[in-house]
Amino acid sequence: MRIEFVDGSFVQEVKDLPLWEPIGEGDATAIRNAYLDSGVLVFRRQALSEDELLAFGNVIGAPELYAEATWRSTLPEVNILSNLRDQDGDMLGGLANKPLTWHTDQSYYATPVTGCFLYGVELPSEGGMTSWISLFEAYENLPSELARAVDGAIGTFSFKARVGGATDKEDNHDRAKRLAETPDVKHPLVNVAPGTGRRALFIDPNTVTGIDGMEQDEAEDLLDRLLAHATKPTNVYDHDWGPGDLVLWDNATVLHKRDGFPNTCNRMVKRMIINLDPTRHIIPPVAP
Ligand SMILES: O=C(O)CCC(=O)C(=O)O
Repeated sequence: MRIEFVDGSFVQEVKDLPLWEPIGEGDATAIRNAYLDSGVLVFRRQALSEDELLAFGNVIGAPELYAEATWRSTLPEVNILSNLRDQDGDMLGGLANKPLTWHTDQSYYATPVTGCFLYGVELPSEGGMTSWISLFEAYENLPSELARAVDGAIGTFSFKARVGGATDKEDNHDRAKRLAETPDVKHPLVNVAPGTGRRALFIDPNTVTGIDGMEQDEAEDLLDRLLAHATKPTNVYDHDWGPGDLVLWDNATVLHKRDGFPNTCNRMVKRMIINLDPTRHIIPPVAP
């Protein structure tokens, strides 16, 4: 097994490791360390059953059930993201073919499940690219004026703002129930990694609705400037999907987005969310 940075980016690729075989403790430790450092790991050209996806999830942490029960596959820990429909015309999974702007998953929960991977099964010939940026690097390269403004800041993270308050049948979401169960929550906009002390920005456009002690205009201006800084094109890793690619990321230390794709193309990726070790990974804390 080799682990190498991809094209000078913050992302590392794990090479020559068939994930369908048991992973030795030495390799597992190296993978966990690279994951902690980079926040995104790529494994290309795998051929994995759902049992093997689950076994890999267990190497990384503790796989968790996702809230959208209608997205579940044969194994409940595996979710389907797809625009495909079954023989009754019902969506096979979630998110259809729509574009998704920069976001991080679950930031609207008090205790987000931060580990996540996607496994590519069928990919469209155009669109559907997924991209990531590092929130460690975004913090470390902040101009001092922005660092001063964000250090100690507390943001309000709102599921209602994230989903626009709508119930969206097309998208196969059970939104009304989730809206009722998910009140706004506050998290620091900068988190500190246990063990290393490394700091990561924690921003989530469309979900952070305000900053404690700041006028709305001032907060929106700061959030816009933080996002523009974090997502500069030179900071972005674009994953050009191939079938069998698995991309693992840490939602506390990266943002991601997805391009839309034509509905005349088929796309199916499988997804798993994973509880990470809180003694090593940032689990965004609830702010008072
Ligand atoms: O389908 C993708 O490539 C990305 C999906 C996504 O953004 C998510 O699961 O949060």
